[in-house]
Amino acid sequence: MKILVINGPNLNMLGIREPDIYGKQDFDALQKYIRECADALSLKVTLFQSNHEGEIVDVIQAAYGVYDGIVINPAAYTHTSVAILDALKAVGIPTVEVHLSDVNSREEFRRHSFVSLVAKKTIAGLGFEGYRQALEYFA
Ligand code: CA2
Repeated sequence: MKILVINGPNLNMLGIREPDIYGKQDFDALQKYIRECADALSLKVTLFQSNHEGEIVDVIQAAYGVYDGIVINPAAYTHTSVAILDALKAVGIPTVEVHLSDVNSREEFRRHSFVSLVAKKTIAGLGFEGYRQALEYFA
């Protein structure tokens, strides 16, 4: 089973600031963790990160007919992007949404997610473990 893991804007800065919210580990550690989890679950993963909404839309479109599932942390685009929602609807690939932090216990604007409208499941507030649970959903 082939899974595309997408991380959105600023997640490449993990570990640099706000460790109380996002943890102390950096983005390389997250990518290593995801690969190890995927191996343990016998899933084939492709990892993609972008700070650009259009690039994320492009990679979702290109996933059509190629991937069996998408794990996405859209980061700030979670709360703003109808374009990413529409791309996920267009390809119809089962999607699990992940957030490192508990978005529901932070600022009001983080409580709304466009991606949740299409996601099979949303996992928030579990740090790196959320990605493992998302992969486990597909396994
Ligand atoms: O909790 C999450 O995973 C978020 O998707 C992270 C986004 C935020 O906009 C969402 O509301 C929740 C932000 C990622 C930015 O990551 C940073 C990394 C280092 C320093 C500051 C921010």
